[in-house]
Amino acid sequence: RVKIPFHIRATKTKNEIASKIFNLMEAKQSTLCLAADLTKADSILELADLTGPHIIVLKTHVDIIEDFNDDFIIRLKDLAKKHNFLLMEDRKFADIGNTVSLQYEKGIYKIAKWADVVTVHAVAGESIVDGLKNSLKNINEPRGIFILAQMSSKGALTNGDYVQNALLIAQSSNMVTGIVCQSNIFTNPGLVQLTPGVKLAKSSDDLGQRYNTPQSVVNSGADLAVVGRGITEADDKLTATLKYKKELWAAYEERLK
Ligand code: UP6
Repeated sequence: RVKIPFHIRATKTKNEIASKIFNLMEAKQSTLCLAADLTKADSILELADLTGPHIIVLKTHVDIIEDFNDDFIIRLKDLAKKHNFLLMEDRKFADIGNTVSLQYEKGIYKIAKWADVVTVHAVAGESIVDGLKNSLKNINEPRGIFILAQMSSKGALTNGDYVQNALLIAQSSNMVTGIVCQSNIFTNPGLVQLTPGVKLAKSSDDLGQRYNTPQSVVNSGADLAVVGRGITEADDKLTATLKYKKELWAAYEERLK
């Protein structure tokens, strides 16, 4: 899998979002998923406009935004169109089918309406995928999900059989775009590996996050790499974005050899 170029992998998936991601990565020569973990709507929009040409996916946690409103989503979707990136809501759904169906479609955020792709824990079992699908009856755009098989945090319980069982869920539906994990744990070339915990230097934060370098995550199979504070806390966010983009892409090209 890791030695097959993205444009070929784009033809090996049944999930439209996965094929979009593979083709966008090739076209933009970027594998960046920006974690826009800011708490004001305007600061997210400003960051999206600044970094948009260089990112593949903008990842949100909409429940941390203090002034969330429908206009924010309209403007974010406009920027996604303008700069050609996808929107991921990192909701980490984890409940029974009926509840995740409601969480996906209803409430204040109406995630199913605007997020191209969402993240989903495997802990509830494969019925969670049916729960999410149930909310797409009136959605006419492609949608995808990333299944979490491993987490980046210290002491994460995602190990042993859990990882293998999460991979089985990920293989079970064409709604699955890819897998969130830390290492090269699957072979299917049609699935995208999304790896968070990326910084220019191997390090950690005070709350259990563990970081690896761009080169090391790409060597461990990362296709899309999630960078949050490495960019959002930089003095010059555009320069930081370009640096991550360049290092990640160089590591990808090296991996193909
Ligand atoms: N994230 C992780 N680790 C996981 C899964 N998801 O860090 O195993 C998410 C976090 C955050 C982002 O919720 O949005 O990736 C990482 O941000 P950071 O680069 O600022 O640490």
